[in-house]
Amino acid sequence: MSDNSDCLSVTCQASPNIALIKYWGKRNEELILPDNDSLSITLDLGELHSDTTVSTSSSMTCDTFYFDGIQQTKLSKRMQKVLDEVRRRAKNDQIKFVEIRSHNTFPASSGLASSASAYASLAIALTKLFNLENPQSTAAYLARIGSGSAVRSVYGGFVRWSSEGECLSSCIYPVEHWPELRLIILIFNSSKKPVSSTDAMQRTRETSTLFQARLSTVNDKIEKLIQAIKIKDFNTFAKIVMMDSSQFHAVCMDTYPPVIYLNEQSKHLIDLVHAFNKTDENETMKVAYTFDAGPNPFCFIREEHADEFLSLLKHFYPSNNDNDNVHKQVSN
Ligand code: 2P0
Repeated sequence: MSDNSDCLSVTCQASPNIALIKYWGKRNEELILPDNDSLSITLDLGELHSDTTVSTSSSMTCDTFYFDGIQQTKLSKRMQKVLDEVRRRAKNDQIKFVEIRSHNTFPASSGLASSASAYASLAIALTKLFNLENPQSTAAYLARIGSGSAVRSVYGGFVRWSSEGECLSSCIYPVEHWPELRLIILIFNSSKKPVSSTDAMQRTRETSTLFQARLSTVNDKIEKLIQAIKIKDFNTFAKIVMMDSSQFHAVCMDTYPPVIYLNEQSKHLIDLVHAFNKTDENETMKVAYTFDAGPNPFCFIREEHADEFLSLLKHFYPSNNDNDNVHKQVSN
């Protein structure tokens, strides 16, 4: 924290997360209370993160937001909601206004959603700046009311977001727990998604009959996945992660009008992964895909198979040169 005259300032970082069991549906839009638990891994990508600096001083006359150094005309409703909650919780009622400066060190075309890491870094920074009580759970709460999946980026490693009680998140295992796990991100299309996740999940709730069936399966999958992570059972991990991704996209397809995030290349990659897994004489899984609300695959792979799989990807997707693909390890 820096203190220049009466100006206080804090900078914090947070990283994006990738859902292994997806969050899809809110039972309360205002507080962002999810319909189901979800489980994710927060990426440990070194230089790739969101940085947010928050400042306050008695001379400020309004809340301001700078993104990449450029002042935005106004704060989004969600950002305003986060600040209002901070003012409500802060003991010091002298706190009037806040300046937010946010920057992502990863490009929008990287396939990584930035809202989770952006809101998580904002929430952690605000909690520190105003010395709020119960800092971890407060930061998680503030991140969640900014963007649901941001609650998971408040922690590193494997993180569960509960849909019950306080609906906060907790770290199940630190990222160092499974050092052989690697991640390959392929960029098939980096343009903006046709329907935002916020709107699409609302539409799913209103129209999909498969949605309730999905909800009844999620907790069992999460318990099994946590056990697989615990004992580093990649076979079980891979099967659960791929099946949850497909179920999530099936529910999107069952939404009316349908929400279609996958494209032809996504489908090709799905077939490729299953063919690649079959090449192992013991039929042990080598790689698993998962797709968020977009066509770009996140492939989890055991370290020993990463080079072989990358060669295959370069063969099938030659237009995705090294700069387009992000190949990073989840941990080291
Ligand atoms: C997830 N997604 O679990 C799922 C999988 C997209 C597909 O969380 O409305 O941007 O801000 O709570 O967090 C995207 O939803 O939506 C998301 P809001 P958010 O990662």
